[in-house]
Amino acid sequence: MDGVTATALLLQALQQLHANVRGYIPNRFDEGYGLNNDALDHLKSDGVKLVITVDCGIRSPNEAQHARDIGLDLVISDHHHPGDELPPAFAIINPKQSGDIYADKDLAGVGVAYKIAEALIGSGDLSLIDLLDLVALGTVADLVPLIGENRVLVRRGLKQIRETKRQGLYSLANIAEMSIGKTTADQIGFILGPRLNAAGRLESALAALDLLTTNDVMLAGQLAQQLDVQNRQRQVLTRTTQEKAESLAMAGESNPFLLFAVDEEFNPGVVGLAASRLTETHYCPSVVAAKGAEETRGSCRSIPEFHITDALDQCADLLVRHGGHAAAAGFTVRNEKLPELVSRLKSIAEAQLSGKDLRPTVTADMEVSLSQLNFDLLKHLSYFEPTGYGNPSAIFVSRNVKVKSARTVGAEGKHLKLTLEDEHSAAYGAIGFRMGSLQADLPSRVDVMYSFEANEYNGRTSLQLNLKDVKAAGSVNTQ
Ligand SMILES: [Mn+2]
Repeated sequence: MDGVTATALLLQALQQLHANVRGYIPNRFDEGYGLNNDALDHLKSDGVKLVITVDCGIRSPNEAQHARDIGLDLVISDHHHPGDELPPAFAIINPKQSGDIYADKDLAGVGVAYKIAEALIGSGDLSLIDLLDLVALGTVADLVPLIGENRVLVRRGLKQIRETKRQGLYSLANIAEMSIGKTTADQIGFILGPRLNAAGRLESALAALDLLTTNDVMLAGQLAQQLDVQNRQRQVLTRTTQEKAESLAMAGESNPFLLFAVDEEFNPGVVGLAASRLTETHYCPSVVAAKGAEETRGSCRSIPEFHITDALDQCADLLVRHGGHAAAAGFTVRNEKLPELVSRLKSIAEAQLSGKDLRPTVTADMEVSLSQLNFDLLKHLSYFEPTGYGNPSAIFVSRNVKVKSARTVGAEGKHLKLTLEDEHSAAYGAIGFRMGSLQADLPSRVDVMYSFEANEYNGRTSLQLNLKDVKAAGSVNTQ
């Protein structure tokens, strides 16, 4: 989605400058990700003279050479780590290339595209502000850290989303029953992002690009509807893929250090999501891969104790291509090399992880009593926003609080809803997402770890604890 918002952004910026410009998004099913020769040939034969990439291209030296060979000017803008060889493009804009003097190295692809727009349009121009909503969407969805310039861009971009002039966003929020005027970074991550991403996962991301750029009310409504339906299909597909991947990866394994599942029927659009769920559930690195006729494409997710891209680097001789960062990566391997890749990755994981106490860790920022929680504190916490990846919201611990009431809410009693009270009789509602199973034997006094938030319900705002963990009072060590 970083790429889609970056495309929309540059498209609109160049249109404002009266350029003759069109957006192009590779279809991940026929073309794979990013720059590819077929697309370049096709664009050339359509009379295109200059191609500007967003969010891709920095690791495509062969494709850049191809553009040069067929007489197509190419400018690469990207935020991924460059490989050993830089592509022979007309120009490369990437803060991560060596020698680049730009101070902030964490911009998303859409952030880099915004910098190009800023240079072309000139700062102080109002039309630049109109593009910041796209920067917020792409930056939050790409999980780059929300610190430094990203945090400023997202903060300003959220304001822009709340006052959106973009018909498509308005329609999409409507269909998701979300109030656009109060959009938060979390809502981009959990509501808008997955819907904008859904089309690209199932067929082509063009619907998302059209939604973000159209002024047509009818079309925006139709596209929003389509994305919402596709998002539900994507959810079902993710669940079935996850279940199958789990049974494939666990077959014959008692205590695996790395889960590896490969299948011909896996949809490449959701393998990454399925790998995420496996890593969450089993707390170990996971690979889910879709096997094609000749090549297999895999998506990997990992835990802080295991750098998955380093592990793939050690298998580079087996791979057609690969890339990523510590916690997530992707690769392509020829099918005949697949068995060796599986066994090598597993032994690398075993060598690094065996004997370690592998458990997810949660860290709190401060211990408070419930009576210290109030609207004033919430206001101060809001100065840290937008919180999210790289800038997590504050986590508190309160000990020995009384459980006044406990019930489950949501489908199949999935979530836990508590009323908690301290010795000063300060009482607060608490919600524990996916903690419904704790309700049955919940002790009468508990220690809780939570973030503190406002909850709006039926037009009334109340304060609530968003639980991260619940333990019997006194059972948690103080460190
Ligand atoms: Mn990106």
